[in-house]
Amino acid sequence: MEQLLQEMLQKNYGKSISDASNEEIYTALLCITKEKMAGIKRNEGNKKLYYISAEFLIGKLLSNNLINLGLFDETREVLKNHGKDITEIEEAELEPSLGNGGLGRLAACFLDSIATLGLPGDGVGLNYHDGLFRQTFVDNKQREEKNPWITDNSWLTKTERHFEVPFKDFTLTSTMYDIDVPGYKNGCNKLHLFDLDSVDESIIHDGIQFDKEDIKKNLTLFLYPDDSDEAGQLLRIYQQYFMVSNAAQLILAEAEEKGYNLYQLYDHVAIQINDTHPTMVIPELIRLLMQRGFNMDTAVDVVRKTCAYTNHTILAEALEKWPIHYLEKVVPHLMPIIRDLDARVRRDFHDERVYIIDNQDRVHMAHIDIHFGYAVNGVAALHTEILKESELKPFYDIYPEKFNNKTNGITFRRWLVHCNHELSDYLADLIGPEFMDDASNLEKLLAYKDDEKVLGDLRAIKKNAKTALKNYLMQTQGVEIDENSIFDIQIKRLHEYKRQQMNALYAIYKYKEIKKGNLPKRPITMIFGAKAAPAYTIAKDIIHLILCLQKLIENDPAVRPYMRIVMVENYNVTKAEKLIPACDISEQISLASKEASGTGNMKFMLNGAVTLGTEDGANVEIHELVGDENIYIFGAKSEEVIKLYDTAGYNSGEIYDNDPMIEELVDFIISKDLIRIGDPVSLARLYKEIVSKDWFMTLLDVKDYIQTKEQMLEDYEDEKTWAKKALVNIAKAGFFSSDRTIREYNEDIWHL
Ligand code: GL7
Repeated sequence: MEQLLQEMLQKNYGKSISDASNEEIYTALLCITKEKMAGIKRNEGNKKLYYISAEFLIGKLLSNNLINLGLFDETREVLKNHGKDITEIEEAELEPSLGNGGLGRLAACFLDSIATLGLPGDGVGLNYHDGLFRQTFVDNKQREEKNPWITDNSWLTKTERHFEVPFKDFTLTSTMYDIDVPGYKNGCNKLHLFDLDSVDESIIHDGIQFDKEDIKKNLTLFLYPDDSDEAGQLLRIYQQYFMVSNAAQLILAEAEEKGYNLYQLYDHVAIQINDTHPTMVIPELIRLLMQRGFNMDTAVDVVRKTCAYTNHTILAEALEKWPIHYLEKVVPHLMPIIRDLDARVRRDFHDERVYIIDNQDRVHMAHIDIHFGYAVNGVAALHTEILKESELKPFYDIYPEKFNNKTNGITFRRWLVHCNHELSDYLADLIGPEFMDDASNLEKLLAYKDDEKVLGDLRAIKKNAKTALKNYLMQTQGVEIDENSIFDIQIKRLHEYKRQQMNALYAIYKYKEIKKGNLPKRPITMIFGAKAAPAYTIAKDIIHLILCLQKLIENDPAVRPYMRIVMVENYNVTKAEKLIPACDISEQISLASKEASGTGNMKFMLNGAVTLGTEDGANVEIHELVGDENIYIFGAKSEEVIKLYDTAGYNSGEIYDNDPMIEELVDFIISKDLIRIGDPVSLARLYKEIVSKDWFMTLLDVKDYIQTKEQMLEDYEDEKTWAKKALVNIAKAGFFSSDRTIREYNEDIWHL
């Protein structure tokens, strides 16, 4: 590595390693790594997976690629010997925001594991030039900016593949870009990102505004452009069809190049439809096969044996339903096929809940996936049960054999080895490095659960991570926090069901307690990180509340020494990598039944944080694995919540009226203290939402939440017992390796 790097820097800049800037070293390392990846073998086989997804939240790639190529330690050493720090060099890399949250990050973890297991499987998605958006805070509010990440030197490689994608009024020619995905000590796959040469970033103005109707210039600018109006919804349909038509054409082109018989496509190809966004790949493949001479029955049969669908949520808003007249405006050539599919369903099943086209002329994308795919999976045990027993029950009754669970996972290469070198090096010394290849080996750590030395070491490692985070927040946001305080962290998309507002109510409780003179034994630092969808008003109001509370405490010398709130700006993968190793309390407080899985919960556990959570998503499985003593569970159970929804039995106003403590907390949102700092309209809107709707039942659980959190803070003071909880969490995290998840997908669904 040393020689390669020296030569590259000499050739490109005429500089030595010691003289080169971080940017120059980064660029040189990027070129070297790309060349290395081009040289490793492609994972091959008789059957290949195509994982189609609107999101791939890949994060920065330099360190991860070096780790997987087995070059990380050497590179770090070389740089160190020349007075350079790899962490600082990585700062030069721009993070692409090609995803929104867990769903996109899951896709990225899966690509890593698929390559690592040596399976032939490529990702297919779109090359958004500005990703989601970059978040800034102005006047205690979220502002959205564009987030360009594509530069002359990026991980993208332009390929010679182009496809013609037909829309109603014009045909577009795509260009395929590739990013190499090296497996850990194994072969390489690709992430294919499709783009359009005519896309023009200069049409973006005033943050993230642009002409939504100028499809040739805007098609791949942003992930999830605002769809609160018709033009926005049509743009999403343009994007989705562009993605899947390219995917389908690529799949057929590769199959034809290999000489496969398309009538047996399913012997050579598995297509995983990640959430409903890529659903149109089903009618598109049928259309393309019919162009090649298939009759409809045969095309349907072949496609049904090829496609599988993953459901990631039971929230109705995410189960897409496109109005027929929108599809007619964008992709009229798919409509005859969709109508034919609907007719098949109506012929076979006399239950309007399973029709593809409903009586309001809307096309239910998930219904296409379930009828015309061969597998449907949920992403955690509880979630899959809810799909079978309520959300998708009519489908489960028809096709019980299609339904299966695949509990999510995370790649330990990024979420332990890369983000927490100190912990992973320590574990490798203590229990041997085998856990890097097979995560279940982490259980060997249990042998040390009463070992004072090991418990002390784990505490010291956590303390170092907290100090590193403190320095990072100082550098990036100019806030100074206390590494001896308890770090309580909630980082995830901002959504009412995730209940950041409940955490904010806790902050209000704590603030008032401190004001009353009930001082905590140890200060608490409450850290938040979250982006709100640009058109999601209440989510933005919640961010505003948190930022106002942050300001209030900042300016109150009586409270500041005992509690702090820090909202991290522009929360993304890179920031998660800094925050997770430093966490003591992992906030996983969604309303039971609503968080399909969660994956942050797994990352925190792996890094020795203790979960404060509801019995929701994968928290249920974490609870089972670590046992009652090593997790803090509170709140209503999912059956109770589902019953409350079914019977319209929840009334937040009643709880508010009858409980003076709750009333006091909620009223604080519109108190003089906060109105002085914030926007009265925004705060009043949030207040009203909570007392009159509270759709995700914050007030149902808030008291139990406060009590449980207080208990946790008290228990933290028994340092040894706390360290033991951390140890058990790390030891039991092996189940959540995405290598395990992908092995299950392959055994049960893909059969590669
Ligand atoms: C999500 C779920 O909300 C989340 O619980 C899950 O872990 C993730 C991956 O399966 O998928 N569903 C969804 O629509 N988004 C998610 O993150 C955006």
